[in-house]
Amino acid sequence: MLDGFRKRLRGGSGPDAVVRVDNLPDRIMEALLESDVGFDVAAELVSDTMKALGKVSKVTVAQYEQALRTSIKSVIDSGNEQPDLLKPGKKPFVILFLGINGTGKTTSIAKLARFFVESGKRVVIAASDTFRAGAIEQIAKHGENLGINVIRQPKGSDPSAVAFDAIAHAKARNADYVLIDTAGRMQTNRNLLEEMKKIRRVASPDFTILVLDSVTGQDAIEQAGTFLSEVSLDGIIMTKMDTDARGGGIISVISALKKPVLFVGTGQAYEDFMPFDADWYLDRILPKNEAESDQV
Ligand SMILES: Nc1nc2c(ncn2[C@@H]2O[C@H](COP(=O)(O)OP(=O)(O)OP(=O)(O)O)[C@@H](O)[C@H]2O)c(=O)[nH]1
Ligand SMILES: [Mg+2]
Repeated sequence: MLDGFRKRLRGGSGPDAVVRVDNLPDRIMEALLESDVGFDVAAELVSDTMKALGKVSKVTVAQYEQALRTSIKSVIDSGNEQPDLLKPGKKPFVILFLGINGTGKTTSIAKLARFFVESGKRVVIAASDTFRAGAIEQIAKHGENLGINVIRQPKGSDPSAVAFDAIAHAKARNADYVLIDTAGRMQTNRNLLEEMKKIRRVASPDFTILVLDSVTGQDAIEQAGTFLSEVSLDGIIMTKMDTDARGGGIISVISALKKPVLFVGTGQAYEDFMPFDADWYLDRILPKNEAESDQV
């Protein structure tokens, strides 16, 4: 997972290979772009890294990897302030999920619901994707597997009404969270975008999460931009990190959107999910220990 990043950066050299500093900016830039880091943030990372290396003519691969790792960490830290979703300060805390088709919204809702339940919380899910065939059954099945109440109405019902019902149910049962599943929509899909705004008016969510598929790379940022122009977002879940060989998309997403990545999906099973941790991520794209121990 994500290991292509360092391979591209090294281009076959070992950690203690010595390289000329004047070749480095191009080499790092190219590796970043190939790893799905957007142009602007890649340029910023290159310039930061070169500044950190200082006025020397040669460095080892391990040294510039460490400098780059530090630069990436500061980009991530600058846009990634984490809310404490386990202490939301309101009950029920209503979370709306958005994203285009197939990014992993429904799966992520099930995973997050499980995460909350394991932390001793009570969860209600609103099956507000009343649009796609099989969507209600899909989320209902997750509810069954996890022992979580899924509030549903027949296919074609008003998604806002389902969300409204789920919130009423959560209030009556003193539940901690309502998670609202929604239909996947394209940026160009006007009706569904209008419907999304209606859900927001009716359910007035306390928190809105955009689900992005890490494999879609730079497109993900464009998608996010469209959603951002329609509604405000509070955080992001990046899915399918396990199938992402390029690895740099998350850097671009945080830098472009200035919204925290809350969780990452790392597989199809419920447990393939975890709160996003910058060090976990950095350890995958540019592992620290080996680089450190190999420094000359
Ligand atoms: N490998 C992998 N697959 C994932 C991950 N998250 C979701 N998937 C898979 O992606 C596919 C789509 O997931 P869904 O949760 O149905 O996506 P969705 O966004 O709800 O899709 P629509 O409702 O059609 O818009 C399913 O096959 C999931 O198992 C992940 O982190 N890793
Ligand atoms: Mg879905």
